[in-house]
Amino acid sequence: MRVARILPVALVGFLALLVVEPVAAQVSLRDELISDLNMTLLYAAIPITIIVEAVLIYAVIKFRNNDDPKPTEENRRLEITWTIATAVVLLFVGVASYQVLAVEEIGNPIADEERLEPSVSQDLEGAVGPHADEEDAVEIEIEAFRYGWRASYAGGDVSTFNEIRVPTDRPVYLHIRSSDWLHMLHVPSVGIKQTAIVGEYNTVKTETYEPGSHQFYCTEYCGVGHSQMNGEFIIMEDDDYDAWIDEQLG
Ligand SMILES: [Cu+2]
Repeated sequence: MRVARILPVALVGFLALLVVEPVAAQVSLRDELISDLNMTLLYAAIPITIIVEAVLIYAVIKFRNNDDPKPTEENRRLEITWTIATAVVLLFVGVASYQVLAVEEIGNPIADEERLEPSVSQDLEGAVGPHADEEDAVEIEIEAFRYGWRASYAGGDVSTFNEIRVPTDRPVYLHIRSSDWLHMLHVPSVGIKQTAIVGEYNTVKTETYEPGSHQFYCTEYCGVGHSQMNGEFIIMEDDDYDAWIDEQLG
């Protein structure tokens, strides 16, 4: 019986520790949403793990000298309990995940009448422009090829290779495509991962908070040069970004 009394106390103590744990500064809205979901699911997973392990250890110790074990043949109450408990857990995971997936900064933005024409160089499907009220939005076209990345800014007048520059605190739309093969843009610390497809655009939206430099990679094996298909994702202070674009335009 002592185990049953200690367990809830240990559980509460552990959860309190988690709450006190300071959360690191978030780099972007995507990063924030994904990290928060991860923590939410952890809050559900930890008590379940502790309860299951506690029951297991309890049973192993309590019945260790049982030479004549008898299985439970039918216990309706037990079956109903674990079915409902499982349903509740899955529902919680589903609802929590959907709330994040439904945000357009995580899923792809959906084209509708309220949006501006996307500024892209090719007449292909899939690109989604900013909302009409997002006047300060930045659109960047990203082309993946064997083996590198070309980013085009300001309607194509400025471009960078293996380097993507974005401003802080503004909606950023990345229109991603490939010119030859399947590739995938992955910026782990900013929370961006999207496939680059031939003949179609994939638009991802993000908003960043902290200036800094982050590594990005191709995470779709695409050939002998795949491992060199990486670059730098540079988050610049809003004003510095505008100054940089002006400078490039000459
Ligand atoms: Cu690649």
